[in-house]
Amino acid sequence: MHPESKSHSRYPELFHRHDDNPILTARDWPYPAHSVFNAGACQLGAETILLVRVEDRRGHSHLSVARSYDGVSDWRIDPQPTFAPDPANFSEEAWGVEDARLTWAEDRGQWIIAYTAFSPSGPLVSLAETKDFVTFSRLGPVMPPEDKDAAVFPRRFGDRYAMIHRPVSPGSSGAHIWLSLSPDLIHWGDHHILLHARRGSWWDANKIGLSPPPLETSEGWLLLYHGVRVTAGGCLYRLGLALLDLEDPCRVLRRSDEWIFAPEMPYERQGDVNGVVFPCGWILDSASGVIRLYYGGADSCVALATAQLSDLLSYMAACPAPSCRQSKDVTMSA
Ligand code: M1P
Repeated sequence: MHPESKSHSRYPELFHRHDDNPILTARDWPYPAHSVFNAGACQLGAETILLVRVEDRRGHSHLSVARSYDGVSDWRIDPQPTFAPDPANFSEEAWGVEDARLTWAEDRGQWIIAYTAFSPSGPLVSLAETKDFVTFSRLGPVMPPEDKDAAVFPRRFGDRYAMIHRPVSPGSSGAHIWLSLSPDLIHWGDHHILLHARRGSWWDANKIGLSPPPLETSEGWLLLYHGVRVTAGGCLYRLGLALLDLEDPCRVLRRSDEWIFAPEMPYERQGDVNGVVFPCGWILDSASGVIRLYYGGADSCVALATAQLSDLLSYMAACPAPSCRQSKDVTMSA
């Protein structure tokens, strides 16, 4: 084991980094790529699918599929961009597509891809669907700029879909996590603030965003989110947990006070953007209870860490409930 691959802290570690990290870099790519990071993830039959953000030397990103049977090695990467920006038909993709989050929607029999379309007016949330990660159909932009870090819940509440996202309005005092509802995935409303960025010296002060899509568990919807601390040495992207009510996901049941994962390894501390861990996908193996978390390291590579779901839920059970409800009461049916 690499001498730096063990945490130096005495805090209990919930997620354990894979010894082979980083599991994917631009050197693995079958065509010219500057950096690969922030991959969405899912299990499709026997294969793990990563929808990887690939940045080129213009600075624009596209998404490409990497497939592996063990989710760690022997990745087969599409020989050309799988999901490239299409600015001729979707002008909001003029500066690229980034950071896909994948959700299996049973009622549609499709994977819903929530991604950031980088428009000249700012980043915004777009949706697309696929059955196979070979052909895709775009639903188009669903939130105006600036908005990103979005994922759709895998099931409807009443007859409405729910989506988490992170809007930022000019002059606003912070970037918070919101939840919105839609009858059709196209028209979104009933917007609620779900989690506020904290303030002052907190690790998640001023700017937070959803990391992978919400995970349904026996105790509630498990959220992993990133908090951004601005320091004299640059930004630090660290991860914390929250738990939402299963039937009313606007209700926050628990939120961790402490971060649970942070940049420590060289591939997380040094890269195009130093000090970043940024997961966009996690996969639960329900037989073993193991979660595989795929995350970008320093906006330069793809890395893997694993945790036991039961450990995360035990940890959450000891986290505080928010002192007051952060969002207005809503009826989750239409
Ligand atoms: O550079 C770190 C991350 O910055 C942005 O994330 P956010 O807007 O949530 O702070 C994104 O561009 C993300 O892709 C990037 O990893």
